[in-house]
Amino acid sequence: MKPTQQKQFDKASFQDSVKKHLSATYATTIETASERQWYLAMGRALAELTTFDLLATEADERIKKAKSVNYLSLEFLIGRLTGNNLISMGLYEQITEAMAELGHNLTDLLEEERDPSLGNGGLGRLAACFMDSCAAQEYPTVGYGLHYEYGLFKQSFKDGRQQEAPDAWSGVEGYPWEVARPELAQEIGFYGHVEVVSENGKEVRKWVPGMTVKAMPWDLPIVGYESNTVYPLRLWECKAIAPFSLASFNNGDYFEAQHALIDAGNITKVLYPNDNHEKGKTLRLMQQYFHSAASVRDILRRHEAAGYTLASLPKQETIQLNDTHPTIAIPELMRILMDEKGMSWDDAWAISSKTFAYTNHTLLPEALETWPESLIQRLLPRHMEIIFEINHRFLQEVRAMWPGDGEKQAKLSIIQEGFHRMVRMANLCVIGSYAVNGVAALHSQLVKKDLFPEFDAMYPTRLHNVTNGITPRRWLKFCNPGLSALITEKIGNEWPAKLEQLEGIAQFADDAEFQKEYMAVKKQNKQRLADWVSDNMGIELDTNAIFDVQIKRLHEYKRQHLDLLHVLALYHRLLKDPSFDMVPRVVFFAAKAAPGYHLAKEIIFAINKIAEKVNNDPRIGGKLKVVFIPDYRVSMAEIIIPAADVSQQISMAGKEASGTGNMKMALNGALTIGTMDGANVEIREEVGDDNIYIFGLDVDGVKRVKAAGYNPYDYYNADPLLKSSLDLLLGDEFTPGKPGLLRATYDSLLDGGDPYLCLADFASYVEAHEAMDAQYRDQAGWAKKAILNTALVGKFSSDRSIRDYVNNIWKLEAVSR
Ligand code: 26Q
Repeated sequence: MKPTQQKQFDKASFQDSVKKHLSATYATTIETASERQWYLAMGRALAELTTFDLLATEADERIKKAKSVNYLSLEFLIGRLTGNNLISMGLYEQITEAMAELGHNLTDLLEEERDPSLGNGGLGRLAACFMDSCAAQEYPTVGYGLHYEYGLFKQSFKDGRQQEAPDAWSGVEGYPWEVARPELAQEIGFYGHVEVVSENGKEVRKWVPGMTVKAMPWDLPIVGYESNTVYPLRLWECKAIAPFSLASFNNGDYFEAQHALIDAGNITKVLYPNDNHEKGKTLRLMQQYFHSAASVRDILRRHEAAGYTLASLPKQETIQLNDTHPTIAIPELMRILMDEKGMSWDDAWAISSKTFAYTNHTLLPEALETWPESLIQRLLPRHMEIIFEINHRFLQEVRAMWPGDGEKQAKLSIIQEGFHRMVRMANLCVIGSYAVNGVAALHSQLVKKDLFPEFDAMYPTRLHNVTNGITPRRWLKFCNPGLSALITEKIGNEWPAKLEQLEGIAQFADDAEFQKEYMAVKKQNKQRLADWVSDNMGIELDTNAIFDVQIKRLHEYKRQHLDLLHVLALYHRLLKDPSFDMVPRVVFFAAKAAPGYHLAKEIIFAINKIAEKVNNDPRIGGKLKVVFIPDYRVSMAEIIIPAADVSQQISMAGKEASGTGNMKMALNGALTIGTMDGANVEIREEVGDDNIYIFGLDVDGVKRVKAAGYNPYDYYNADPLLKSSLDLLLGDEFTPGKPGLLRATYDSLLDGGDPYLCLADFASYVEAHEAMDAQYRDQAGWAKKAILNTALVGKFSSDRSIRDYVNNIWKLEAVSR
């Protein structure tokens, strides 16, 4: 649908629908309904409109016939849907008016929505942006995820330390945007044993599960921007089935199943809060299989219902695996094709190996998934057999390629030998997929050269790059209405669907009038954030200060502690010389730490303690403030990102696969201070060297320094500013009367060996900050750079990422409605 074809909208019947839901769904009245109930009723009324289009899209014969992508992800960090869907539906103004007539302010109502935090960070948010871009461009898509009862924990601080609380995101009333699809429920087995039966004179292996649960799908509508297309994000919820079939259990299984019964109701209870770190827990593997099995069956159900043969599966469907988390879908499809559909190994493999594609999101060794063979054997005995067979056949290829090279076999084998044999999910993914991609140019190079060089040699066309992107609808049009209006005034209103058009504002980068307007919008956005901080944290901020922002999961490789060292350096300089000349700065942090990641939590504690002291220290004349915003989430990002002057992207080179916050902040006119890592490299290429602040060691530099035997003390002893800054952590400056409380951070950087080279990059980092400080004093020059950032990052629209997937990997066509 073209923008000119506005959706038919009948205000009066919409208002009736809201009122109907108030009474019929929420048992309240216009007179007594709370603000929350008004939001819920409005949400239900809107969801009805999208459900209509969801079902119509599903029933569309052209879509049934077209090739679809199935995006399998354990995480979809969608954020609030109401505001965004209103933008996509083109109804923002109409609903504002309709609700105003009912006596309610839309902006306030939108604040009543809880974030569905069904993801940890980048990988989950990427999946959400991709769904938005698939729908906007009408590439047939189904998203498959899990309906966690509890999303990512809520974070608060108690005496500076992170506290976690459960996040019951859908509330007691249920989430207004979701619709149950009981007719599409599936049964999923676990445990049990494998039997050999004879069928038509053939020996067939059959898995007899020891326990069965039900997978109930909930659909969330993903509304295409300015189109009638609505695709489902299908989230599976685990329900126990009663009575459990105990008859078929043998003794061992019976015991197993007793134990499993307890787990059954728990499978989709809670999202695992680890980001870039795998923890081999049984329940996590159960989640993964539950998700994969339900999704694969749903895909096959659709495929067969459309009248296609199994052999044509790769022509009709592609299955994109969001990291290795849904890897078990590969042996699951093999099992169904062979054991349930009676295919030979070769026929099944011919289908399966042309259906799956895999995206790698990390090179961190601790994040590469491995599972004990014994666990898979117990939980999924037939899948373990299939994995062995895949491996057996694959190792024959390895031996053909490198005869007599045992080392190669050991390295490439799906099975990692040792006291406990482990299954390497990434190897299984590369072997079982027709395409594998990294998420930024540098990352994909490293995937080829460092992670999978032998796979690249064996399968020279398999490895790709698809640089990540972000949806411009949520991350500019919705979250930054001021800047959006300004852009539209200059270049028209097509940019949200064609972000490369932003280049059209580059010609105004030197225009003094435009610079003023652009900076006035930035100021308003900074005020909005300052108001939030004042209301929620009681800290008063000066919007003339540089708003310097690092927002992302807390991880050593992301180096929040390097940012903190810079804060300490500024503080030290101000204490030593109160007239020290610096543009006032507010250093923002927002980050959740995995609950089991001790050092990450210590770093949070250190930042909070330092903030407490710095913010209240009369000696520094208000020139420096530190604000750690609690409970970072999508809706918080929507407030922080438009207000950022400086975007911190300071991971040790080679460690951040891409980053996507870097793209969001550049689009909203923040200047990046960053290392040559992930997508920073490509942002620099786009905006030009003058409009970004690159510092520190690059990938080769890191290798060199490490190879030479890195000793952080060399830097500590040689750099007085570094030494003074670090030493501030040792005394009781920030923890009065209790020296040493911040030792953990200090120790990790010195005796702990500083594994991410913070000290090596410190001097260069400080220098880059000084250059930014100098530039900020020239507001016109700063404005020009900020405008050019907005203008030149059109490449990072997730629409472009999706087109790359479509053209190079998925090979499918848009179907417009
Ligand atoms: C694995 C096993 C068991 C439990 C948890 C996990 C797990 C969960 C989440 C492992 C990794 C993740 C998340 C990884 C992630 O978010 N990676 C980020 O992906 C972004 C999108 O591609 C990139 O921009 C980031 O650079 C990358 O860190």
